[in-house]
Amino acid sequence: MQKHRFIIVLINILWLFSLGYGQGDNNKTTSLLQNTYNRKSISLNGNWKYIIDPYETGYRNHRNWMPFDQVSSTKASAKPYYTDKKIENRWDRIEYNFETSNEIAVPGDWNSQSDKLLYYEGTVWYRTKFDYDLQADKKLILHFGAVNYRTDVYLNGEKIGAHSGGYDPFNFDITTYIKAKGNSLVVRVDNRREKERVPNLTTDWWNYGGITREVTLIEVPKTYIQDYFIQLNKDAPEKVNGYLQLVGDPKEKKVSIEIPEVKIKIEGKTDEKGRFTFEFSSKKLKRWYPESPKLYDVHFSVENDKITDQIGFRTITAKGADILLNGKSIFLRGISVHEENPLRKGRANSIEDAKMLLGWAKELNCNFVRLAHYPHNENMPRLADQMGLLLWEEIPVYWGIDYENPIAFNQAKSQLETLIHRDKNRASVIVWSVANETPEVPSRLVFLRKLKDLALAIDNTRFISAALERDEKSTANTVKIPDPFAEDVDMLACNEYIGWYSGLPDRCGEVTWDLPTDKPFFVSEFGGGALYNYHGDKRTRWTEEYMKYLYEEQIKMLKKIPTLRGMTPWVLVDFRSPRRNLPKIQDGWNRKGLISDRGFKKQAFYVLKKFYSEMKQRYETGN
Ligand code: GCB
Repeated sequence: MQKHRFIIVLINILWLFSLGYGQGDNNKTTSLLQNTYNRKSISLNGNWKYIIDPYETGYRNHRNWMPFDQVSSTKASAKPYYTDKKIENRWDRIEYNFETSNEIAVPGDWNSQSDKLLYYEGTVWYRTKFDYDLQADKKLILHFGAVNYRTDVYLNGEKIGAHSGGYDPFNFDITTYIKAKGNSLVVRVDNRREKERVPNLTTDWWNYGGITREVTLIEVPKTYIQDYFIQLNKDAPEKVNGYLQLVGDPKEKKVSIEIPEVKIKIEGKTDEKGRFTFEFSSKKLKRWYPESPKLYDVHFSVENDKITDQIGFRTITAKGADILLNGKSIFLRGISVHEENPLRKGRANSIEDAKMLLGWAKELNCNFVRLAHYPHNENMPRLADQMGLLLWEEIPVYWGIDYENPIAFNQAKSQLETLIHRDKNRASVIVWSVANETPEVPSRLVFLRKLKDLALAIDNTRFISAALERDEKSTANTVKIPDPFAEDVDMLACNEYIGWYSGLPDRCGEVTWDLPTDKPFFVSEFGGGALYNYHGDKRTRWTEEYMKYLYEEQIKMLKKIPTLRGMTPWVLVDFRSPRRNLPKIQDGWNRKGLISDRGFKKQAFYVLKKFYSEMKQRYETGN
């Protein structure tokens, strides 16, 4: 029986691979560059041409459904849109034309750029043109901040590679594909929701499609610094540990790491694999705190390559129920945030958007932000480093993931690895979250544990957590977190929604929590919906008064939990969700924002702000 099942699963996998799934995922991507912010680069942002292609006419043969880029005979023909053929003669029969197509802004989700695309899920083709004069001793890397979800990239008619995952960066070495003039870069983007994708079929947020983050060309020498890691040693904070990784001709190269402000300079040679591992005393370095977010300029160098980053040094550890930042107990005064700009209506993508969102968090007296439910733009952790906000970062292992499917696992894995790769040098990031509200099936525990191990193998200096669920029995007055994954996390986090999904706000006064005493407890979500400026008594749902009352009762309840060390109520701002259909109240928006979709603060904002001001006093003065 077992054997039979195994064979069926195997056949399914082989079939999926034959369709171009799996092997097509993330193929030909080049090892991701660390710190694209401080590199010599040219932006490809701007207006690109686009074609909406719901039937994938430009991608697949209409009879056998095979992608053209997998059948050699069609590679040069005019049919695939990526060949970007020109109509040259009046008798030509080419049934698309980028030249005369409309334009769309990159970066930007397509949904908020055209009424036709608001609910669209499918394929859209993008095209831009550029010139590039590349010197013989240089390489050129094409870098995407994020594209939702599946991306196929073609340069001058040739397939460069593909990527799956909607919120993580990826890059390709295009040195051998470019020409000096008139390069045609064509990108196929497909944002369909599918069972083996991460996230998969249902989310409580908008499935914004498109090239949602920056596209850049980055020039590097033939041998260059691809990656580095530099952090205080969690167990021995008197030391800084790290590595520097070269690619190209990386063996036995002289490299250095320098922090001029404190006159630290470490020199050494890379090993066979191009890696240099280092350790030095942290004595001269001031610690990074939310109240004084000290960042140092750190230079990494090899031969012709030199890169600078702004890095803060801090430790995060847990002792019993306490969270210790640089050895001192803190309370995480947080808020959950989606990557959306409600004022412009669409996916947030600029530094100004990040400033607005994190600025609101600061106004709320936060020292912590949960970047839900997927990796946000790198602007967020970089800005949080400067503003003194601690962060929880997460991958979209959300609700009904297909835990038994190896393709789903690989997608979760690559998103987690990429997120950690990108943000492992940010002082602000203290939590890697591997999941949110995932149903308890046996295969899920294996899946989550593998993710946890993967995360720790890349970076063991931060907490591993996940937003778990509490006991569902609404009649019992004792609340527990029965999830076995609770044993695996460093910080026990739970989405609880007492007073919204179970009972009215009065319910908060009826329950007590039964929690382990040896771990920090953290409420990753609670909240309720209110339409801004809709008023009534405190038991009338959707009114600001209900939401305010809910926050008051929640705070009273949570204050009684001895192990509580922080929270990120749901959510900073109203956000779009296709699941929220109540006319005149929701109209396609999740209304749990403390701030409305037009930027107005609801009453509950001030309740939380006041509570955080008290907690700030308590923890910062050490009382
Ligand atoms: C949750 C989810 C979040 C939803 C929220 C809600 O537990 O984690 O993504 O948006 O509840 O509003 O129901």
